[in-house]
Amino acid sequence: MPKDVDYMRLCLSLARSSTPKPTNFRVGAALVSARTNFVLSTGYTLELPGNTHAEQCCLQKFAKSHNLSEERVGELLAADVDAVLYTTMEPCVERLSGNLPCIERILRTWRGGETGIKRVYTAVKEPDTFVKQNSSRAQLEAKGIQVIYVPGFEEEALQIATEGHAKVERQD
Ligand code: HJL
Ligand code: ZN
Repeated sequence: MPKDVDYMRLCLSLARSSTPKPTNFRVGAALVSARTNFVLSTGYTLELPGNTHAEQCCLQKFAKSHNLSEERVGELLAADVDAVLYTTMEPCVERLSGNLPCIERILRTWRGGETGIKRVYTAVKEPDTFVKQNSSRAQLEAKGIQVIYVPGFEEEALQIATEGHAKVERQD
């Protein structure tokens, strides 16, 4: 049976497929049914045309495969699916481009526990490079969506995410 670390490894390999860009992070995401262990959808940063995030691509691909708009993804995630989202970096709360943040995309799948993404597993917090103090964990948990850090992948997730960024000398 696949474990959290297996899904996180899948997400890391998805993140590696993303073209490095100095203006965002390279992230990979997978939507999984925790009941069946079936991977419902995957995504990575810039996979879909435009300035797209991993979590956004994952949800949009899933919606499209069911001929639904992304706003209606929650309808496909009934409580017994036990839908969980794995993502190498915590979901964004603010987008400099003005696009809809991924936290909103996750929250709109959730209707009081009847449908939607129940837990978010992530490897690393978002660095303060673009947006200061990402608060997605607190915001998701306030709405009843658990956020779980899968330990042991922080360094690798960050290294993949920041590929293509100007390297800053470490101070330590
Ligand atoms: C996550 C992604 C991705 C980011 N975060 N979780 N998944 N690219 O696929 C977060 C970062 C935003 C910047 C730039 N990145 O993406 O904060 O241009 O990429 O709207 O805020 O904003 P835009
Ligand atoms: Zn995002």
